[in-house]
Amino acid sequence: MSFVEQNIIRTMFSRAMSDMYKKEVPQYQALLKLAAEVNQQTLEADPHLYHSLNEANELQRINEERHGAIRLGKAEELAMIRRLFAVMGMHPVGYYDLSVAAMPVHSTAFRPIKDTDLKKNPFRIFTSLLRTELIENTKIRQMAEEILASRDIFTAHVRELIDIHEINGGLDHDEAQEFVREALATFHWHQQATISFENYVLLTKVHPLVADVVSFKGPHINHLTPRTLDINAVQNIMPSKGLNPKAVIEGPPERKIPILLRQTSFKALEESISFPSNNNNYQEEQHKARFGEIEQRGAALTPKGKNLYEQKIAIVRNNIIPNLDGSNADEYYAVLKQEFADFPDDIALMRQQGLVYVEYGATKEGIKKAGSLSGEELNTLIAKGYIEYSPITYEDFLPVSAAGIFTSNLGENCPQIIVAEANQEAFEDALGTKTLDPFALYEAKQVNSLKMALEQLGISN
Ligand code: OOG
Ligand code: NI
Repeated sequence: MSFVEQNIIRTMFSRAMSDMYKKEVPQYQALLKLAAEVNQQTLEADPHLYHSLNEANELQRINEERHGAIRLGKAEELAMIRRLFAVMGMHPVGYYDLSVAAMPVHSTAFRPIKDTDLKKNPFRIFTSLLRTELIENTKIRQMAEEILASRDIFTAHVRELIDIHEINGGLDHDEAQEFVREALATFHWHQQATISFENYVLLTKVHPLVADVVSFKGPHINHLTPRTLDINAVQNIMPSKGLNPKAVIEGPPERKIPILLRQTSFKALEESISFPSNNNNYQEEQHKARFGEIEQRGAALTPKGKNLYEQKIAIVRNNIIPNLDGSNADEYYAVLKQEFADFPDDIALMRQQGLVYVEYGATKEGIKKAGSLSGEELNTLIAKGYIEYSPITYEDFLPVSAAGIFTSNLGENCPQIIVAEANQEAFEDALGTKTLDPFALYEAKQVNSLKMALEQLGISN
């Protein structure tokens, strides 16, 4: 029996998801088209970028989705989704506490871990779990928990296929195809709510996120996100394509050496939902959940670099919070730029100061000298041009940015939720395993690359 590679199942799944979402949300199709156009123009205008992406075999997949997001309601759902994503080689990396932004959820990202797997298909899913314990009103909390307790978001057959995968250690061709079809069913849109509009309104008042999670049969995919090579261009062109962009681009400012992650989206659509009412009737009302996002990734920062980034973002947010209508966007960008002015923007400096993770490699020059270099310091090898390095791409998410994405899509609200601390332990109990530490993954990649480079130069360490 031969198994289908997990990377291939992940690609089958991300394409099926994309096809489904394009059909369900035509605006998303328009965003994909815009992203592809901007990518092509950027590549035409920048032959150097074209060359480096080509070298890295990145060009064919440039316009494929990088991530999506879902919101789950209870612990069993998170535990099962972990097993479902594991079939596709996606594992929980990082813990994101969104209670800091008055969001009643905490999250992780399921993603490939190994470099070779990320290269084959980097698709990941930002996955949030509702924290019902943060609902202040006891009656509403109980109602939400009861509704969630009675639902099953997985098909019986996907459960079987997950078992088969775990027992056999893989899926064969037919099983893999069935798996993709059955898994997809969990992420469909439901035009019908499972609760009355009255109860929906009660939940919305607690927090619109609570209503989005509790009112439906399953955790609809709420956005997909392709990669852009020029996020400013996409943000600026969106209105002319009939897409309504969120007020500002989240994350760091534009820089020579891009860091972490910059994101923007078109705002969630108002969609018509049928809510069950008396005597088998339905009441048509509107709900906002689904949007389209775009991301541009830069260098992964070390804990020191990430702290510096987070400090700066906190200072910016103390000074100015972007209005949802975009009325202070220019001022916001000015404050952001000003605050980041002294964040080193030179890769050599960033490496020297230990702000950034890099991948090392032996140069041709260095390899010619192999065997005669023992005892040389790394900095000397770099200065002499025997070792080169480039930033490692950030593969994870940013809680403050995520909160900004949530907020601009849910709209203004006055949440009735308990102010809380992070609770990584509870999240991991629900998940059934620890989340992986993203820093450790980047660190390992840096260390391995250096080890290999030194070996190539004939230096043992
Ligand atoms: C998730 C928002 C976070 C991102 O890219 O930071 C996110 C959600 O709205 O459920 O996807
Ligand atoms: Ni996203």
